Order: sequence, then structure tokens, then C-alpha cells
Amino acid sequence: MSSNLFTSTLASSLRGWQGIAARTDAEQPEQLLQLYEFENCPHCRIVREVLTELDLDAQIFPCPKGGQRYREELMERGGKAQFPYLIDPNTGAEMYESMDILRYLYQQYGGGDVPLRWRVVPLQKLSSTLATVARITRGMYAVKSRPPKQPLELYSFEGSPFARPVREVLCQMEIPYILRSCGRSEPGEWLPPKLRERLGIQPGSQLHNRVALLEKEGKQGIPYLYDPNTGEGLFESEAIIAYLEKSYAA
Ligand SMILES: N[C@@H](CCC(=O)N[C@@H](CS)C(=O)NCC(=O)O)C(=O)O
Repeated sequence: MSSNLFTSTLASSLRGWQGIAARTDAEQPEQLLQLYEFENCPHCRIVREVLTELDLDAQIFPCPKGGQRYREELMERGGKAQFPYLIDPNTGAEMYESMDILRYLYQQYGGGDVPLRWRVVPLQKLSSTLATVARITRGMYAVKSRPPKQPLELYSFEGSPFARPVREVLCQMEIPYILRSCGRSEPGEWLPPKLRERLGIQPGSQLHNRVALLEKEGKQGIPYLYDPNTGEGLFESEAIIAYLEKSYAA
């Protein structure tokens, strides 16, 4: 196992594997939520975990430290460079503060009740900070890149050790993308994909993005990146990262 995958697995473990299970009963907004964030920010991670749990898609505007593309935009809009910042065009709500965003998302799209585990805020923040430490500077600082014309699309769930390195590279390169939430809602999805294939198990997820991915590509591997600028669709984190570097590195 590479050190990248090892520390990514460690980060997911430190979070107690939150940001994997998804509910099937949450309401879907008509217009995409918008999130200004960066990948290795402990507060942003909490919001992304809730997006996975509520099966919500979002347009991500990556704001790594030293970034030029979206930090300025947020400064103008919200008045300060603090992350995360959520915009909900469906209701006109906009806000800083991860815990306010979390409560808002549960209220608006999750039936109102905030699960008990989110009441122990200091513990949640501590373990998210430890997960950040585990990734050191990955997904933290901007690198030079060429902006795509249209945002990319990433099928991902927050706790995936394989999807995280892809999100980190998108973040560092300040590449905007539509996060297509693809958590797990069926017991069979917790089996490793290769074992699943060998046993002939098709978990039969009802989550809209997993259904769409199966229809489009014939399988449900996560992460999956689609680039509307070139028409390319790729599975496998290493192949996706190589593609991003080839296509968008300055
Ligand atoms: N209480 C806030 C704290 C947010 C916060 O401190 N975010 C850090 C990133 S982890 C930040 O915005 N730092 C400024 C920067 O990165 O420029 C929350 O929970 O959202």
C-alpha cells in the first residue's frame, strides 16, 4: 500500500468512517448547492461528510491556501476568507460556520433532526483535525494550473480513501467540479469491489448518482471523473490524477 493510500485510510479511520453511509430519504434540491472550501480543512470535511450522508450534490469551488481563483470571489461575496462557505440558490441562504451549515442542511434536506453524534462538537472537530494532520499538506496549498472551461464532475463519497487523493489534486489545482455524491446505502456495497465481482453480487443501490453511473459506464467504481471539456470518463484514482496533471497542470 502506498503512503498516500495509507494516510488517506488513516484519515478515514480517524473520522470513524463517517461520510460513507448515505440516506435514501433525504430531499434533493432543484439547483446545485455551492460550496467554497478546501480539502484538508477540518471544518470543510464535516460539511462534505453531511453532503455524503444526505446524498446531496454540490458545485465545489476549491479555495486552497494561496489560491487565486475562488478566494477573491468569496472575499467579495461573504466579506472574509473563511472556509467552508455554503450558498443554497434554492432558498437564498448563504453562510459561514461548519456547524451552522450542518444544521441548515439537516433542517432543509434531512427532515430536521441532527443525529446525536453531531452534538459532541469538540470530539468531532478534534478527530477531523487529526485527519487533517494525517494528510499533512495534501489538499492544502494551491499549485499552478489551467482552468477548465466547464466544471468537471466527480463521483465520490467523503470517506473513500481512494477518492480523497483525487479531490486533493482538484483542490490544489483550483479546478471547479460538481461533486456527485455516491455514498453507500446497501450492505453489499461495503464489500471490496473485486470480492463483489467474484461473488457476483450487484448491491442494487437506489442512489441517483450510482444508478446513473451504472447506466452510463456499466459499473459503479468510486472515484469516477467525467470531464465535459474532453468527453473523457475515468475510473481509478491514479489514472484520474495522471489525467488531471496531463490536462490541467500549468
Ligand atoms: N468556526 C469555523 C472555523 C472555520 C475555519 O477556521 N476555517 C479555516 C480553514 S480550516 C479558514 O477558513 N482559514 C482561513 C484560510 O484558510 O485562509 C467553522 O467551523 O466553519
